[in-house]
Amino acid sequence: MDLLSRFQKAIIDGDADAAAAIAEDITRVAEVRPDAIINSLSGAMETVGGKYETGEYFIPEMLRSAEAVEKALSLLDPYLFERRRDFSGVIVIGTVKGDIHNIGKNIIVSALRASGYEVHDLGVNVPAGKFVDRVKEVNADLLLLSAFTTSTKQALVEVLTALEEAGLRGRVKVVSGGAAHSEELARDVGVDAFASDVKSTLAVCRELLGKRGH
Ligand code: B12
Repeated sequence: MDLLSRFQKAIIDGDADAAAAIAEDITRVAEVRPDAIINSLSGAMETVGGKYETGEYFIPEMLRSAEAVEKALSLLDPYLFERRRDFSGVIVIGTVKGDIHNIGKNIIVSALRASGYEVHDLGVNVPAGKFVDRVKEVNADLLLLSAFTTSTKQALVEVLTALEEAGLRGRVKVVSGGAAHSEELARDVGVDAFASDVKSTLAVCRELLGKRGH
């Protein structure tokens, strides 16, 4: 079995030690491309989600897989994204209230920091008011909201309403994304853009900042 297949198996099995050992091997083998690593771990988590849906896995199994990914990512982080200083801007990011999924968001945070952005990560289960306060405090250019599902739709709407009420909606562009989040949901909610992976997130941020004259 090749390295990435072994990596996927370790994640699906929820074996954090094996995932970490393979991650270390990956950093030693120059030919494994960073986007292949992210695709492979995302694919493994898709499989885990599928097993949860069919009743083969329950929450503890999903958590074990998440821990395996977290451990591997902490080792892979310096290797995954090319450090660049091309463009800069101030970004506030967090997972909305009611949602504790953070793997995808953390990957996005690493990619944005590596690209030269100043990123303020508020973590998970973040209430609308906290987003607004931080946007104001750091004079953010972009607000990135991670939300996994239709049941967190209301939380997204609350953030947009709170921004509006604080008079900030015209000043900050809002981008959403996250596991099981769709373009359609983003459109319904009324954010400025939606992004589904690292590449599209970087492209969207760059484009929106360009529009703001940076
Ligand atoms: C791991 C996991 C968990 C873990 C989370 C641990 C952690 N530390 O994050 C735990 C066990 C806690 C969990 C709990 C639950 N989960 Co869960 N979970 C998953 C799982 C298997 C993987 C998610 C993941 O990490 N994927 C890997 C990352 C890399 O992918 P990603 O998140 O999509 O991120 C990428 C992009 O989306 C994007 N991105 C991510 N964030 C952001 C943010 C922005 C701003 C942008 C622009 C882009 C972006 O870039 C990333 C990199 O490519 C998914 C299955 C799936 N198919 O996604 C279910 C899934 C998301 N969970 C689901 C459910 C239902 C739940 C629970 C409600 C279960 C329950 N009954 O309690 C709870 C909810 C808890 C809560 N209140 O949040 C459902 C959601 C269904 C839906 N459509 O609404 C899924 C789809 C599983 C399923 N098939 O049913 N879960």
